[in-house]
Amino acid sequence: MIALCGITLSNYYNKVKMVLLEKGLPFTEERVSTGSKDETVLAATPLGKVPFIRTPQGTLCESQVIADWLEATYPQPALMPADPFAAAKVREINTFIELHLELVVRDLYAEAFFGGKVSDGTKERVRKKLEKNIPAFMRLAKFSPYVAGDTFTLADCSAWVSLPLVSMATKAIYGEDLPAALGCDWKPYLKLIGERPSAQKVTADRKADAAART
Ligand SMILES: N[C@@H](CCC(=O)N[C@@H](CS)C(=O)NCC(=O)O)C(=O)O
Repeated sequence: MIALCGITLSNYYNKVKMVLLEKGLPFTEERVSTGSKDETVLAATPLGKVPFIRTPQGTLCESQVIADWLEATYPQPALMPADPFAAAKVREINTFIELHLELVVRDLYAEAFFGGKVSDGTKERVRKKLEKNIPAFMRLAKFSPYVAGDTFTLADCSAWVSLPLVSMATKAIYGEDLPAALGCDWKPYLKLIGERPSAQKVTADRKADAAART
């Protein structure tokens, strides 16, 4: 059986969890904090990042690597189009979400979510990038009704866990929801995905876990 390791607060952990749930695969969850110094953990995830998975064949880290392996190993129900070009378009959107939006806004999280401090220089740099990257993402995203078109795909697992962070973090740091200010209203989309049983379980587990830890 697959063991999903990490924390329910992590968007990347929840992306993989959503893939597992959407595919109806049995799995267990193992709480592993970020930045572990444990040699067994570092053997599985050398940067100490989560998520990683344990499988009967060995471990895998990096959420996209895990998602690709799950898709190849358990193709049904499909989360990627069979046509290679259509599949590449899904990956293109996925890359924009994770590399050009989430990874950029991540530099604000320390202050936006964790009571830390982020320098004015970082805030300025992140804002400039987002002002370029959000409209660029919107040129690719379809939201018709799914992020890559008329079918639910892996890109929706990424979008649903990561897009809200862009809005929340920019609201906390700049006092304005930058995507909304730039004309991107993805709230109806988030609501649509949020109605899926997989999304509801991810949210319920995250909330239950957070409540148990306070
Ligand atoms: N590219 C990685 C990113 C994973 C990631 O950044 N996870 C965060 C938690 S959401 C983490 O482990 N942060 C701790 C760190 O960067 O040291 C993936 O897709 O799995």
